[in-house]
Amino acid sequence: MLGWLKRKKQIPVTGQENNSGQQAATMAQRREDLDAGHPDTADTPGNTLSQTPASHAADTAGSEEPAINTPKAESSSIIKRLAERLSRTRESFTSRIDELFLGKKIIDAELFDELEEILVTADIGIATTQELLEQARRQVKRDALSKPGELKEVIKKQLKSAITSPDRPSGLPVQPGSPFVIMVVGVNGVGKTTTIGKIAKKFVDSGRSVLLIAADTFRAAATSQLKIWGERNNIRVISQHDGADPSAVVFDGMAVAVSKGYDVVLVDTAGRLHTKANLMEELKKIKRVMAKQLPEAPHEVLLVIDATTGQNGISQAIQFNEAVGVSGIALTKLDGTAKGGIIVNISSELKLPIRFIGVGEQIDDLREFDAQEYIDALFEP
Ligand SMILES: Nc1nc2c(ncn2[C@@H]2O[C@H](COP(=O)(O)OP(=O)(O)OP(=O)(O)O)[C@@H](O)[C@H]2O)c(=O)[nH]1
Ligand SMILES: [Mg+2]
Repeated sequence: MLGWLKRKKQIPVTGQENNSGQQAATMAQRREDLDAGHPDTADTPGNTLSQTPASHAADTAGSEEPAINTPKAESSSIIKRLAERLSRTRESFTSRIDELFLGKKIIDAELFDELEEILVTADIGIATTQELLEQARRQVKRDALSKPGELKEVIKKQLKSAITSPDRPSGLPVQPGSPFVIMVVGVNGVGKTTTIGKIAKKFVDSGRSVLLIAADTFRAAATSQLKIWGERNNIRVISQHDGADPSAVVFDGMAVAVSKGYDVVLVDTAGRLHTKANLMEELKKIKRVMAKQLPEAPHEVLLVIDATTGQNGISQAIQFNEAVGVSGIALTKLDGTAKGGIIVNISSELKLPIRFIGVGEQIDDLREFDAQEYIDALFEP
């Protein structure tokens, strides 16, 4: 096993090793672009504590689940669109699998060896890949499979079941009658603020009243970036000046959320402080402040992971989970990576539900995660 890895020692097995330098440079450029392009929006709607939100309609208060009920287009066109967004992974991962199976007449050790290389290179992770292939070998034996095409179907099914878990449904369990508070965490640049803007859009579209709280007071322009998403969604943003105590902003925001009876509250947090310990302590404090006003809050601690960072995302999850108890994952930038297999690795390693996937920078470029849809899009002919 892993003979191919010994043969080709230079093959990067994680996105981190592969593209971290380039990624950091792109991110720095993006950040400059963002900071330059975002004027302070102090006088824009959604800025003052007393303002009533445009979308805060009383008749939404008692609506039932599902939490987000975006209009569903035909599923085949959804899969086609998703497939386009996943084109980089499809080109490197799915096409390689297709080629491999096309060129083989029998299921043999060499086929398994080459399959292993493809799976690991797509960031599925060595341990997860080996587990997956072990199960496949057993099934080939048990069902006496001999045609490579049959093995391909087994692999597809296994990939799907690795990212599906009936005990971890991906939908957010929003209940009517009380604000559902989502605290969004993650390291800097992963897409927290953008993901908040996109999630807000989904809730607004499904008739929920949404409040944003700008608790990233650390980075200059972070608040104005969130306010822009507030404007795009025509919803209110609770904020204070840069450098304010994030817990104080959250305290004010939660008071508004409870008194006005918002359905959903999305809290943006900083991705970077002077030290990692500072960041985790600040997040813990924010959590305590929320719970003082609403004992069950936060209902969701959503960790945002950048798919292009590969294995590093898993260690981030472990650290955030230890500090603040993560309850769901949003995996962003799947459009920008050839290593969409990371979703399988994250799902198997972390045992946390993947709630959303980000497939672009625009407001509608977020999908509620659906394992079948994802696998269908990857293997879409
Ligand atoms: N291609 C692509 N870009 C994304 C996606 N999600 C976010 N981005 C981009 O990633 C960059 C960083 O996004 P932010 O939302 O500012 O990230 P953040 O985690 O809030 O960053 P900090 O506040 O600095 O910690 C921006 O340029 C976003 O447009 C996605 O799904 N696909
Ligand atoms: Mg941000």
